[in-house]
Amino acid sequence: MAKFFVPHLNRRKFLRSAGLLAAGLASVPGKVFSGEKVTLPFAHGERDLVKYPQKRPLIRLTTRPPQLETPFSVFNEGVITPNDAFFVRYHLAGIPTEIDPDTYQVKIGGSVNTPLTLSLADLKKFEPTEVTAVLQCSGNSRGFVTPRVGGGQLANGAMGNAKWKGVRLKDILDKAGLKATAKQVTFNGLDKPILEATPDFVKALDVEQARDGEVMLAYEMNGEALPMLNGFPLRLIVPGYFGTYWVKHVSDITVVDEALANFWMATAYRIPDNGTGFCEAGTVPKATTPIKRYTIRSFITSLADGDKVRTGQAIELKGIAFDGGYGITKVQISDDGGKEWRDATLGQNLGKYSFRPWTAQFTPANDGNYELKVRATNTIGQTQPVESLWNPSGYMRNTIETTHVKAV
Ligand SMILES: Nc1nc2c(c(=O)[nH]1)N[C@H]1C(S)=C(S)[C@@H](COP(=O)(O)O)O[C@H]1N2
Ligand SMILES: [Mo]
Repeated sequence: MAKFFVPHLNRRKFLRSAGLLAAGLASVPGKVFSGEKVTLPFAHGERDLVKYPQKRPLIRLTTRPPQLETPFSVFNEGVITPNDAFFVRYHLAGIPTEIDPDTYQVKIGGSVNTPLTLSLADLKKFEPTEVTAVLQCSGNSRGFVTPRVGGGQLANGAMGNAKWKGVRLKDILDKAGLKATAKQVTFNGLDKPILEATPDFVKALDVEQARDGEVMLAYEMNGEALPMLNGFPLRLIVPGYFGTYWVKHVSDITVVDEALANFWMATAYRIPDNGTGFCEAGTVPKATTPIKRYTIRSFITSLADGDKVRTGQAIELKGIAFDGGYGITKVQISDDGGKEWRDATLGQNLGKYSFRPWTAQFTPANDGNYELKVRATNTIGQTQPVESLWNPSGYMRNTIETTHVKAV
């Protein structure tokens, strides 16, 4: 196994536990994709492309723990992000590398009438449920935020769209029976800090949200077991909410009577508490609140910045849009830097939490430079800002993106 993965990883066991031996994929090389580099379009954007188990070469942000970004061209392959291209984000260096699905258990305890210990087989006895939903990191696109802020300097590849299958969290909580005093439900996974001073990664949802029937524990992603790096064998799905709540390798669900005030809820993953989540660049917000739903975004996927197109020739622009779960109603494109806008055609609707594909015609009439822009609107009238909005953590970027192309 490559030195870029955890040194004690037993590859055979890893593959067996991930159900891959049966699929005949044991020979997939777990090697560094040596030599290949990409340069993301901001200062210090040089990154290695690295191949991890169950993944195609992805853009490496950090090694311990592994943090991998999806190359943006993947989003033009289809509206579903393939499991092997899905981004990876961890906070703690002690990540699980082998998990036996036959002995895996999740415990439900705290303020419940009947504490439960459930195996994967037990979970699969509950009524299955499915949702196609975008998972996006709060810091997706942080590398583009100006003035720049600290944190992982990501381009636009810390997001993905998958079909998740699992069991409703509500069904499990109802089986355990919440006590009347229950306020929040907390989620812990198998990953651990390697330094004592680092707080374990535990997140919480209010009881009402945990019981909304949409939040689920997923054991499948795009029709297969979750990749190890995306939370095998079980992760939380919180449709429309930023990735920080989507706890991977969930092992402990604890119902609590007080709002969880650990580092990951009370200090990290917070935005200005002013209704917008943004503040004046460079300032410290007076009050903060936990990050919640995605801001609305849209992207051109069929052309990249710097591409050349043929003068006088009609081409079809393709892209994606998504929001926090209200539903995309309109996508518009501009080819003159945002002066004039016209409607794109919306594609297949896989549900209000999914990427929504769109297409539009573009014919560059003259030789020269074109500034292509795309902007989405949703059912509650949210749309994207022209100017770059800011908060101290570089979260929730949703500025109208520009793709510069040259007609020749
Ligand atoms: N156990 C565990 N779950 C976690 C995290 C983590 O560090 N540990 N990171 C969260 C964050 S911030 C994000 S953006 C998503 C990323 O999910 P992915 O790695 O499957 O893309 O996982 C979430 N769940
Ligand atoms: Mo994240």
